[in-house]
Amino acid sequence: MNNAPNSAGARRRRSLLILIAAAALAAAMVMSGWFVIAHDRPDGKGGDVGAVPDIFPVPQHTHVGTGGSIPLSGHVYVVASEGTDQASIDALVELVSGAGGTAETVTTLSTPREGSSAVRAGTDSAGALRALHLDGDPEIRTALERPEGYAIATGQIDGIPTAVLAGRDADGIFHGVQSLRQLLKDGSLAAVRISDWPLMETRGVIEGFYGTPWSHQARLDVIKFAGRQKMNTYIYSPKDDPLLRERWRDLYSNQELGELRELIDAAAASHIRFTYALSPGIDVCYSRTSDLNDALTKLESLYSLGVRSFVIPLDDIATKVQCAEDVKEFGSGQANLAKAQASFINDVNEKFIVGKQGVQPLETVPTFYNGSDSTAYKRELGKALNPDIVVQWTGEDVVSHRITKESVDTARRSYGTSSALRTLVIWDNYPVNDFSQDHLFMAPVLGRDADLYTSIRGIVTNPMIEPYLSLPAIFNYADLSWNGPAYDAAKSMNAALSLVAGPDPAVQEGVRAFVDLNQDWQDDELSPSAPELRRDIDRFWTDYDAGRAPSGGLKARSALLQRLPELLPRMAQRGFAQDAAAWVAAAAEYGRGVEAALDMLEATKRGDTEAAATARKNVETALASAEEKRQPTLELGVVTPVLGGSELKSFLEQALQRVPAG
Ligand code: LTM
Repeated sequence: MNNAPNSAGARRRRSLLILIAAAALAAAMVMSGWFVIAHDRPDGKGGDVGAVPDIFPVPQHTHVGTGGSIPLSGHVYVVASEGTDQASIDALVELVSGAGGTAETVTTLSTPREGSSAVRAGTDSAGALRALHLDGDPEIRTALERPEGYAIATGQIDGIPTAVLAGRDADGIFHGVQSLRQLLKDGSLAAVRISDWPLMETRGVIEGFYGTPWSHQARLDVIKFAGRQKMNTYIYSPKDDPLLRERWRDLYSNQELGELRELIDAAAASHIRFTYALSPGIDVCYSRTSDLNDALTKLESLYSLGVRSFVIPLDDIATKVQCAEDVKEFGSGQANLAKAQASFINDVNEKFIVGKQGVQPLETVPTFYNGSDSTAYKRELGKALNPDIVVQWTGEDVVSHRITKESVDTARRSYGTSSALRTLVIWDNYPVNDFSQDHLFMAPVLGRDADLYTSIRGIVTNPMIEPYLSLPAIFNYADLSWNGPAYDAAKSMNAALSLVAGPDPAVQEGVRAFVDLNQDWQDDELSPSAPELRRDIDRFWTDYDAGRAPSGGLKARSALLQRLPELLPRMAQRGFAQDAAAWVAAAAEYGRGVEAALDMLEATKRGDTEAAATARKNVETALASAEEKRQPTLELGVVTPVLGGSELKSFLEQALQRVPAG
């Protein structure tokens, strides 16, 4: 993100006055339960400001609707013509019952019952929009021309309060339902006019890390979560699933096929493309016909299960061709590896993808998948690989702290040709923690240019080994990829944490403290690790060194950390606490340690050496306990969970140093 600071002092003072006025207005709105929103349009023109609940991802255009809100707490017609997406109808019925109402699903509605409301959903909403005098609305028209677009408008139709959800396609309707859910407050839908569509075509999650693959249940839960945030892609590519890599030629057993089918069906119900990634690179011989046939047979078995989207990843393999036939056919060296790979992938494309109805363009992950510079490998791949094939790319680095449009554009040339730029999907290695399995990466997603959507097909996030702890970042990526220009990392993270925490304020406070502890972008310029904790620690030492009574912030935080094992299991998102257990246990021990350290420092100041010595022991015990190995990993055995940049550990060590032992 470009956060260039203001340079002129006058501009800063003016901004401050505006901020104070805005804060007063915002406070009034927040107290009444509504938020003031101003949506920037991608063209920078901005939309209306008004009393509409925040929606994530931020829609392209939001306006306050004319007429009142739409009550859903009584009898509600859910009007959906034949063929309307069943998952969307089910979600609307659930929305009505969640609002306390009774849904009656009908395919047409001409004489509604007095006192009822209606939600009309469909791809054939011209009549309903006309009834609201909105059929000529240019924003709505645009939304209904864009893939996955939708529009929501409220008003009176046939004498009853009605919300119209018009979709360009079934995906659009489903996305619109997700917005409707967020418009519900106290049993009614806010009066709105929304026109919305995604700016990126591919928005999703790639389960692409090393380490223990996610459980079946976790996959189902992540897919559902991603769908509710309007993502559309889940790529099945765990490095440690042997049937994807080491044993890529083997076909699945019936039981495995059953589980895969369940995932594929769940993805379809959430309007997510289940994408299968076959990684033959470990021992493939690119020119061997039997290897190509084995790959085709495997892909065919997935196609018959319902998969319509495929990737051939060739990352993290030998950087030269491996078998004598390939050396003979292509020669050795990196450029020749590119030739060999392009030939194999082109064959998969021609013999499998082309000619199959409804299959997405084939994607690959090159062996050299980062950096935008033109190398012999990239040039050769660019020339030889069929231009329809999409390349997944991780940015300038494997784990890229920043991704700019400029470097995407350079990479597109390097993996393509000057006349045919390569279509890229960013494989974003955040918040993945397979290279640092004792850490969690819970900072909001930062450092991606807002206008990436103008140059790339999409972004998929490679998450942590811990699925439920990855949900806040997945939420951020959903927002960023749907509407980059409106993406506000702090606001998006705040909304994500409220969602996963649920409504209990104590639980929310605990979740925010835990996430703060584990904010670590490993790049302080973008975001310092554990910022709230650091602030409390810095304030404490400033007060302490000045001989003032400490402000109490650090003490309160230490008490909160000790309550985490009780608070986090009460979260709405149940899996979070389980995934976090090792880090939570360590945090609670550090919390005890901080409390004891504060006692120790205070006792020392007042000259109570006995109390100081007792407290010192407590600090040492807590520190030892916090450092216990608690987190099992696939390759490294059980490891000690590390919290952020080890701020708590450093604080305790500093406190111990300041107080002479014995
Ligand atoms: O990033 C890519 C394309 N491949 C691997 C991932 O599987 C792995 O999760 C990340 C992070 O360690 N690095 C890689 O090189």
